[in-house]
Amino acid sequence: MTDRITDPWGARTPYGPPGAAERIAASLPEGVRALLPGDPGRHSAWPVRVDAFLEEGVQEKDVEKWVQAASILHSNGDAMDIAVAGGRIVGVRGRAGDRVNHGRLDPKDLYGWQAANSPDRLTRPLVREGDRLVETDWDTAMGRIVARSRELLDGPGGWGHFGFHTSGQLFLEEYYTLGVIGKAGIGTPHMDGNTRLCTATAAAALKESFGTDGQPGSYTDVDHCDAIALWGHNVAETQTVLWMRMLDRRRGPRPPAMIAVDPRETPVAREADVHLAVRPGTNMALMNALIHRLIDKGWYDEEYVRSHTIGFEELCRVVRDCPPGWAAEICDVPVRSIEHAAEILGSSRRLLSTVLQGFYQSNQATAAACQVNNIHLLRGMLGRPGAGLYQMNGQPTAQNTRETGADGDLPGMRNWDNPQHVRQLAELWNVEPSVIPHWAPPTHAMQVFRYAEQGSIKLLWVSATNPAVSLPDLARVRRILSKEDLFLVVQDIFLTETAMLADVVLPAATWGEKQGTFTSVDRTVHLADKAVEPPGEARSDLDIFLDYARRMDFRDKDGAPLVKWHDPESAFEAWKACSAGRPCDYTGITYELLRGGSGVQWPCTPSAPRGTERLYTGGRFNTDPGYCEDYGHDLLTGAAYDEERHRAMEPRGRAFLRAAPYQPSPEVTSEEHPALLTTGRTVYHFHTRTKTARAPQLNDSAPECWVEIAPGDAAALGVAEGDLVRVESPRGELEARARVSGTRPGVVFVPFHYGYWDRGEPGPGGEAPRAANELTITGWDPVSKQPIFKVAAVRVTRVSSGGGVPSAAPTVGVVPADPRVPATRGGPAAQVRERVEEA
Ligand SMILES: Nc1nc2c(c(=O)[nH]1)N[C@H]1C(S)=C(S)[C@@H](COP(=O)(O)OP(=O)(O)OC[C@H]3O[C@@H](n4cnc5c(=O)[nH]c(N)nc54)[C@H](O)[C@@H]3O)O[C@H]1N2
Ligand SMILES: Nc1nc2c(c(=O)[nH]1)N[C@H]1C(S)=C(S)[C@@H](COP(=O)(O)OP(=O)(O)OC[C@H]3O[C@@H](n4cnc5c(=O)[nH]c(N)nc54)[C@H](O)[C@@H]3O)O[C@H]1N2
Ligand SMILES: [Mo]
Repeated sequence: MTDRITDPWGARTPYGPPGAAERIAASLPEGVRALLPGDPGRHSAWPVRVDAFLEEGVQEKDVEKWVQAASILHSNGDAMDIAVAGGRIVGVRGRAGDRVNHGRLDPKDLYGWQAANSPDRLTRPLVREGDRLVETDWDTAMGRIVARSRELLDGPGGWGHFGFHTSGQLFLEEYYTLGVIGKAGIGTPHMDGNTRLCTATAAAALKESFGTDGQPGSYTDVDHCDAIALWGHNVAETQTVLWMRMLDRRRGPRPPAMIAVDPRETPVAREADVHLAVRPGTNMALMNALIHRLIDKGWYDEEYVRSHTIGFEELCRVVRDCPPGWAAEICDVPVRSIEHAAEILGSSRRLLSTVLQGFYQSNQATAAACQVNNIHLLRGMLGRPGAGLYQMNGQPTAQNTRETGADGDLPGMRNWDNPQHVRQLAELWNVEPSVIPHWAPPTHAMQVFRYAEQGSIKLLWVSATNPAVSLPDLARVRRILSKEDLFLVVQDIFLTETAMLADVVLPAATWGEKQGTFTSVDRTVHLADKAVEPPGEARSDLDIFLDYARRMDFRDKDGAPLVKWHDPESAFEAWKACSAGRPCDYTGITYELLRGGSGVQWPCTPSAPRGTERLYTGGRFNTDPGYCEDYGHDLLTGAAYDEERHRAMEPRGRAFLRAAPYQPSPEVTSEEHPALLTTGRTVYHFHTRTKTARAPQLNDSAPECWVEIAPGDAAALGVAEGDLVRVESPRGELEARARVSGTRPGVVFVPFHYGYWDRGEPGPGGEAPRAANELTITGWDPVSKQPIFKVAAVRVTRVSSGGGVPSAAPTVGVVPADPRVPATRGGPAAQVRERVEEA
């Protein structure tokens, strides 16, 4: 038994890299590998450890059934079984046979499910009557949405008045249905999701370099690699099971070297051999210096570069004047550390990189993420065991939002600017091509909110996301969502800050109460089955979307219903047809196959019936003009390239080395706002805490917001651990207690998890606000359009003494400078059973 609050990663099970025979087998093409007995290439030496947690008083013998699922509290795809007794969820257990987690679960997986049983769940639809939301029935609620939709669609401006803001937390089947409704039913390009805040840059960087979205790597790359570089990714707190795998390698024979790039002393930074604590917003300077060094020292694979890439000369030109000494000054890190990192990158034989929000939500997001791709291209570190690249996802199902087109992209990684791709969809859906919006790029989320602000979007449908806490510059967002002329529909499982502003609130069923599939970072598709009934009248998101399509009576061009499916499995089958022949080809996957013990990686086709472990194994990329998802952009300005320019480059399956010079962030410090604010996560909470604040073990570990501040800065401001401080930016302010810690000098960190719901009122009440996004800027990356959540200029002042009582900030992430601060403990209620299986 382990207290997984005190120790989020549990017991170590050290292991070494597989032997040469297994590595060779793993590098064989899928077709050949499938012929080998037992497929040694698929073998992973990572030991099985099954983690299980049951509600107090429930024993394993009391569990009536175990229902298969996977985690939806991060993108790792931890496979698990849901324990059911008396018609309720009573616990969870990791799935030993799954390729992703080998039985392990993370703290949110273990305790987070309790939120579904909360008495706060929405059980009936709500509609606005004046300044109140009142309970009603489904006919009334849907009736209001349909009446407003019809009025807008049939009036002047039609589809232009519709906006959809969805999520990275629904299921593939739900997104595909929503995508078809938006594109072929209403015909609006104004559809996006919180995935814009999350992994838009992952998609953008993959498209820029390799032609389409899709992660090249596999989680088994952790088993094989000899170096791991973590680019702005606090994997220890945010993908804890992936971190367990990395830690187990680090404690075993022949451990991989490790590099961390993060302004804070995270658990990752403390473990790494080289920690580059860059000034927030300067990633691009560091990247250009690292590439300068690799080229300067000749640490790259000339043959791979010549045969498989385009753009080497331009890259050399851009980084020529970026030696490590130049970047050391901009990033404020020792030049020796940059050289050391370059040496690890340049000498490793199997390099694994992961990239996440420290890059995606920071300055020059796509440009910096592309430089990680460049390092892998320069060194030929793709498509073989251990040479892995994860342009990470954050949310559990963000990959599917992107694949199915619920983020506005065309489904199946099709190119909106390629008439052939549009025609394929028109044929599939049996509609005229002109119905499908493709005259301009899909509208990104920040622009959707801008249109609502300006009044052209008059109906905004928000599903499974809480923008009143998660978008930047919240004062503005609240103003938009409260507008008289905006009809706001919110589909959620709780009455969130956003739902409180709605005209209609639809109560949704959630994970465990509905069925569907989703895809993790390394393209592993899992099926989550329905374990229990949803509370009250709550309905699955799929049923809500299908109901809307039926009531709106969307038709194809022969007058048949546009949406021809009726449940998750038939929706999945429809999606398979849409994915055929595209990079994310699901045609070989069935619900039955997904019940076979482990998730399966796409592409999975009749010729690769067990899925595909790695992409780009032959160094051939998806860049051909007729196949690619995008013709590319200028990384500095975001200006889009057209088909003609793309064709003129003659990609012939080669990848693009995209280059850009460093440029300072849009907001830098000033006399008035002398500190840099950055924001992010703790291991114990998920986003706006609608779930984790309702799981006692998690909430008690981090019950209130805090401000991390470096010891020197704290001393200069007269701030001690636990004191109440005010943080102000040009847009807003918050108050929270100080955690004096190892963040870099001049930088303060605020977790973005804390909104207002537990105070039961929308927006700041009598007390001072505490949401990080009161402070952040309305600004985004020119290519991916992902908001910049990681850099804002602020001023910190001391409000009052904390009386010597330490802040309630957890101690596992950034370690308090004061050793007297007691460690975060879970106690008896947090005991988890870990069963390690002997190999
Ligand atoms: N516990 C937990 N796990 C989660 C989630 C959660 O809410 N809670 N959410 C999931 C989701 S949706 C996502 S997107 C992922 C996010 O996972 P991560 O990206 O790992 O999480 P963050 O804390 O947002 O940011 C990572 C790090 O970026 C650093 N950083 C800030 N500014 C900069 C910069 O300019 N440069 C660099 N190099 N680093 C910088 C921060 O100090 C922080 O430690 O986590 C997923 N997993
Ligand atoms: N300052 C700052 N801001 C950030 C970030 C940051 O690092 N710093 N990170 C950004 C990132 S990466 C992300 S992903 C976003 C996350 O931001 P949000 O998506 O706004 O956060 P969540 O709290 O996950 O909101 C999901 C909502 O869906 C509801 N929900 C859960 N399950 C279901 C379901 O099955 N059906 C329905 N209909 N609803 C459901 C939940 O109750 C919740 O209200 O925040 C972004 N904002
Ligand atoms: Mo995210």
